[in-house]
Amino acid sequence: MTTQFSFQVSTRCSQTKARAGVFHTPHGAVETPRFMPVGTLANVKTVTPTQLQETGAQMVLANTYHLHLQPGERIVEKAGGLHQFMRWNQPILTDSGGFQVFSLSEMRQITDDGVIFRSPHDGQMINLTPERSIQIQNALGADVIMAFDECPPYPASREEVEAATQRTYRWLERCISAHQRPDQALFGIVQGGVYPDLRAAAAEALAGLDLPGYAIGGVSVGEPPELIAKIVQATTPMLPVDKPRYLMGVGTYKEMAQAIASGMDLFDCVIPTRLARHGAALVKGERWNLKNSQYREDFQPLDETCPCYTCQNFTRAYISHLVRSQEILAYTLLTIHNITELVRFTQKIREAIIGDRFTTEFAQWLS
Ligand code: PRF
Ligand code: ZN
Repeated sequence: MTTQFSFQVSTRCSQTKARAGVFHTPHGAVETPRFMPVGTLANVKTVTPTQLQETGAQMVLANTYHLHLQPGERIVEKAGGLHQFMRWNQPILTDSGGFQVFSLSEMRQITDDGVIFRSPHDGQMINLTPERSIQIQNALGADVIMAFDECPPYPASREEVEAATQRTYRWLERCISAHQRPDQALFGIVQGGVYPDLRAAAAEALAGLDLPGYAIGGVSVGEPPELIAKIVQATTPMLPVDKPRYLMGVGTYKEMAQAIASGMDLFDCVIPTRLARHGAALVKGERWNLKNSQYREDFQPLDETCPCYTCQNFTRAYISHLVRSQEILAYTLLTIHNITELVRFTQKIREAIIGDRFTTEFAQWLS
C-alpha cells in the first residue's frame, strides 16, 4: 500500500536517539527533522505559495474540520484536490478533525461512534466519525492523512485518559478499514496523556499495525512544558525505528530540540504564524514585539544571519512602522521570517546530526 512512500534514516546521532532522514511522498521529499507550517484553511495565512516555498517549508498542514465546514471537501475534490486547489505542489498533511472539534466547538457529544457537534457556520448538527474523517481526507487528497483520535484534556484522570486512549485505538482500526487511497499515507496517533505507561502501551499497540508513520498527540494541551520531553521519551522506544514520527502541535525551540533527541522527526505549530499576525518576530530564540519603541530607528534587518526575503530586504524600523500602522504587509513579512526561522532551526539540527555535532551545538536547548 505504501509503495509511493518511503522513509530512509541516513544518519543516527552517536549520543542521542536523534536521526536525520528523508520521507518520500507522491509530492516530493521531506528532509527530517523538519518544522511544518500550519495552513488550516488551505493557505498559510498572509503568504502566497511562492513566498511559502522560499521559506524552505516542505510539507504544510491543512485541517479536515475547517475544510469540511468551508468550502467542503466536494469543492476541493472538484478543483482537482488540495494541491491543485491551493496551488501547493509539495507535500501536504491533513489533520483528522478530532482535535479541532474538541478544542474549537462547543456542545459536542462524544460516543464510541464518533463526535456530534454543531456547525459554527449554520448551526446544523454534524456527525464526525473515523470513517467520515477518512472519507473527507481521501476527498481532500493530502499526501499524509491522520487518524481520527480522541485527545483528552489536561488535566484528566488516569481512567479518563485510559478510556480515550483505548477509544483512539478502536477508531484507528476503523480508519484503516475506511482508508481507500494508496497514494495517501495514514498515520496513527499515540494518546495517553501524561501517563508514561499508557503512552508506552498505546505506542506498542500501534506499532503492531505496521503503519507508514506515527504521531504523538495529546501534548501541548496545557500540561507543564517539561512533561512534553518525558512523554516523548516514554513513547519513542516503542515505535518502529524505520517510520517517520510526528509530534503534533509542538514547535518551540526547546521542545523540538528535546523531542528530536528522543527520535522525533516532524513538528507543526501555529506559533510562528500567529505571532507574526500579532506583530512579533522570532529572532535567535527570542520573541520580539516590533511595536516596541526600541525598533523605531533600528535600521538593521531582523536577523543579519537570516536568508529570508524579509531579512534580505527590510529593516526593523520599516517593519515596526508597518506594524504600528497595521499594514497587511507587516504580517506577510513577519510570517515569512518566522516560518523561515523555525524551518531553519530544524534544518540546522539536521545538519548537526549529520556532522555529529548535535549535542554540542544544541546543548543550550537540550539541558
Ligand atoms: N490530535 C490531533 N491533532 C492534534 C493533536 C492531537 O492530539 C494535538 C495535540 N498537541 C495537536 N493537533 N488529531
Ligand atoms: Zn528572516
